[in-house]
Amino acid sequence: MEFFKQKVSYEGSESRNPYAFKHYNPDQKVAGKTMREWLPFSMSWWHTLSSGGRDPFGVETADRPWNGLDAMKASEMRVEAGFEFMEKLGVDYFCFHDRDVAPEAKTLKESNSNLDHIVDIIAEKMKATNKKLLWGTACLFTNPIYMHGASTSPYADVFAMACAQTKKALDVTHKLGGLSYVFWGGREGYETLLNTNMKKEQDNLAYFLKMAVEYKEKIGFKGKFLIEPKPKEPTKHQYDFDVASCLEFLRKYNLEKHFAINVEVNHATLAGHTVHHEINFARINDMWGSMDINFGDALLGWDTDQFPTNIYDASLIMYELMKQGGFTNGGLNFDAKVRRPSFTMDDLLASYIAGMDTLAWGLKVASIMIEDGYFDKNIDSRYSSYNSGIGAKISSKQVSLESLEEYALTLESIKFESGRQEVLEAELNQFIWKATK
Ligand code: XLS
Ligand code: NI
Ligand code: NI
Repeated sequence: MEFFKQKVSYEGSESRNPYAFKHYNPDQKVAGKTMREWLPFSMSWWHTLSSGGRDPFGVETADRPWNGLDAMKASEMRVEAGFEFMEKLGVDYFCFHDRDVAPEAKTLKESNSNLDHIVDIIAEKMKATNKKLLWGTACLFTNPIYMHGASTSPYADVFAMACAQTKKALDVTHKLGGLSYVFWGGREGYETLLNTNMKKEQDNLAYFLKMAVEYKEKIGFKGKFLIEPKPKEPTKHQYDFDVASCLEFLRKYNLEKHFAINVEVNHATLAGHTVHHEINFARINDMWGSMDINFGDALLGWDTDQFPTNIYDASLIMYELMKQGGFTNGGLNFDAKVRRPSFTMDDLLASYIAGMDTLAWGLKVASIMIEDGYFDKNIDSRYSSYNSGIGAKISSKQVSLESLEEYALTLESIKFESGRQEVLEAELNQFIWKATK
């Protein structure tokens, strides 16, 4: 059975074919590396294959060949479709939750055996196609037992179930050679402090992560552990609010050396940050591990998980990625879903093309920005007062409040320059335009 009509190829920026790349040209070199190397694209199993467009007001709309099949048969067919999809698009990686790939059964034992069955098929497909697992994770939020949280549940039995499910998800991620393993605290947070012992919940969350680190070392899993911050949804207050709060948490519990951050665009904006802020903050702390790439709607306050088609932000994301020299254990995972009325199989293909092209275009913009050095030069000159005189002494930490008071008392005027924000923003627009040439 063939699931997707066409193999997608690069036709250049003049093409009007929705099933062709206009910017993503995998073998094209940008700053010494191919686009394919810079952009380790990944397919999210859940949004692409498992979910069907349900929302709080209506049922699934997606037209999928596995609709109506027995759950295991449907899971098997999704494997076929997923690998064909990656093949036709030239996407090298995928990511999954345990429950996206195989159906959850009544008991953990049966769920594990369902998972093993599908994972074996996936392993064969990986061998045949050379596709790789970017990361695996455990779904600790759908099953009703997690209604009060998973590792932060007030119920010890639920804590135990969350640990058992995580152990299994780690086993299969290890078996499939995953580059990373993600912890997104689905329901790790609270709705009201009137019924919540926040200290106990945070201690338990840290203990859960510590046991996962121990288990990782025991089985010899070399992948990276990633925390994915999100400020709200489903709970009103999620503990992993943003990059800064995750770093504080990891440092408090001495876990930081085992983890990096998986930054998701729409989660950044839900936290009231630009995604640029979140990745820059992670990067300057040597903690930017990977990226869940999507976009939110500026007018909606929830996780809309849209395909990234905003070139302005894509350019800034790629600017940060190039500054970091790329990812080592990370990638660009399309944690993105088609809009509910985009119900056809072809829409899946077209939406990934739109996202991949936007990021490839962003990469071209970023490389021009870096090569030109305009923003770097501007920042260097803005802070240049720290390079000589009193500034040099501050930079080399050779001052005290007393010596600075002595200096400040002699100051007659302070020299300022304009912040030039509008000039810089206009310049960024020019770089976007130049990258289309
Ligand atoms: C949900 C999260 C989730 C994680 C993996 O908002 O983004 O999809 O990426 O559990
Ligand atoms: Ni995500
Ligand atoms: Ni999300």
